[in-house]
Amino acid sequence: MITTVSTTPYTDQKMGTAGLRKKSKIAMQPNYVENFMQSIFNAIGRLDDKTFLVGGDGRFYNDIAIQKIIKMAAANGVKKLVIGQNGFVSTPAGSNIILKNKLDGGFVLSASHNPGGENGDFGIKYSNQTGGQVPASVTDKIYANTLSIREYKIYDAPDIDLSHLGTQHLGTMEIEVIDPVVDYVEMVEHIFDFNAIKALFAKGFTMRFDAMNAVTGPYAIRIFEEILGAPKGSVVHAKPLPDFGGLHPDPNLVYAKELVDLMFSDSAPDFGGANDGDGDRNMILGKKFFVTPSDSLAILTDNYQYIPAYKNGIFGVAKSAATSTAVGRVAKAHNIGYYEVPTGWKYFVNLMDSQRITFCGEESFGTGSAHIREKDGIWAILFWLNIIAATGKSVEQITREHWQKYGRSYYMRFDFEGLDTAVADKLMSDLEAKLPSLNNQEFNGYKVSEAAPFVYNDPVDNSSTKNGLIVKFADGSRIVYRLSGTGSSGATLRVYLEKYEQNKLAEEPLDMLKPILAIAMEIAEITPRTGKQHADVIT
Ligand code: VG1
Ligand code: CO
Repeated sequence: MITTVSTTPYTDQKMGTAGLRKKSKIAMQPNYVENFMQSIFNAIGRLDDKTFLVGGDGRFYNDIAIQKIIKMAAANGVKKLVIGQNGFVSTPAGSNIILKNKLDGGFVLSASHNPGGENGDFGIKYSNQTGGQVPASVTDKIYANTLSIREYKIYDAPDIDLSHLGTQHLGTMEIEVIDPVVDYVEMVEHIFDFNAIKALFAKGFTMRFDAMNAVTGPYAIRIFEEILGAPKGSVVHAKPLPDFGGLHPDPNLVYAKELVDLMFSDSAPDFGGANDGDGDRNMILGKKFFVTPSDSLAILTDNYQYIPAYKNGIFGVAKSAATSTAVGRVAKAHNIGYYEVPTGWKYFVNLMDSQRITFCGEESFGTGSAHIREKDGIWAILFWLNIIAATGKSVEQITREHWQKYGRSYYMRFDFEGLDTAVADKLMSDLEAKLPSLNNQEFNGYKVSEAAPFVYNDPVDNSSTKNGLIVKFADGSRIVYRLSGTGSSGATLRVYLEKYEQNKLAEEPLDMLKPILAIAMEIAEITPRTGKQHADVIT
């Protein structure tokens, strides 16, 4: 029943910021998924005592890839797989299942916020027993395996039915199909004050949650509508579709357009939220009001005392280097630890495991805490609803009062997409070489106080990671440059801009950042090198 199939290596199976991410058509090539999975199994070693989670965001090709993974796991002697019904599990729910059941790891099939479908993207995120995605030391080992692989093992059997809950076997491997929603619901019920949020909706509070035809629909219907009592229809695009109904499931001002239009109209509900394809990102909106993810992290941290699970105190807080420094001011005020890590949630895992931090976040619409080891979209929305229920204040009021107390970091990200990889790499290396010469130089009245690559030394495993280039100015403003590690073709240059203001609190972010944008374009020679006058996506 077990066949050993000869294969030849693919040279492009290196994992990026969050797992392997490829165009669907690349992933559909013969033996592509098989090579990658066998390389992981080879890297793990002993499998007969291991149990893994398998699931995903329901995107195109997941169903086929999941069957391959099941048959390969059985052929490689894995003890047991825990699989979400019909192959569905959100990234945060998966992390919770791994931790709660002490599993050895898991595979969440998702390209996250990237579009799906035959012409979209496919992806695999691999987590270990921490519940978080594996560190570079492990991904390097797997990549080396993909370059030398010659054969893989697969069970020759009909597809496994994943539509019914319960236990079945393939060879000696046990397969348990679980409801992917129940454990997640139980987890968030124990973190937040559900009675207070129920009372808020009972008083007539309104919300719109956009699941963007992706994995969080069933979670959101259950939590917001059925349990918390938000009016029926509060959750939209709730049915996960293989191509996300053509939507780009990236919850930001550009791609969550329908929600943003509603929230900025006169018929806006009190609260608006959205998640991405695999449910780990979140966007927070009030009536005619948008909260940047960097501010959201700072505000949640400042208000931890309203949340039952955190009210007795929190450890420190961490952010990716590209994220604004807003949460740093909160950490200082509360006298808690504060860490800056490279982009990618896996860098928070050691800090959480060693109880250095409770909350963490990224500017890319990711917020989370040590309740799991992934960012968590619905958790972030519940946190906001809990603060609103406890304070009786609106999203806008909470945010403006925060700025009043701490000052405001005007913050925006500019993405230059579809660049030639060689051009983008050269831009970064030339810029890095030039950084020392920028020190103390003045550009339009902005004096450079420090210009250097961002290097992170992990205090737990002592690994060192270089990611991005940072130019700091004397007034606290910052430019961060880095190349995306989640794209599936070409290169994307991300330019992150920040300007701190203590008094001017109600300006338009773009107006405040324009001078720094001009400096950022000039220093990196973006237009002459890429031919682009403007960013393709601004968030
Ligand atoms: C992007 C974001 C990063 C995030 C990553 C995965 O990476 O910038 O903050 O952790 O996506 O998000 P990059 O390398 O393209 O900038 V998701 O929702 O996969 O899991
Ligand atoms: Co995601």
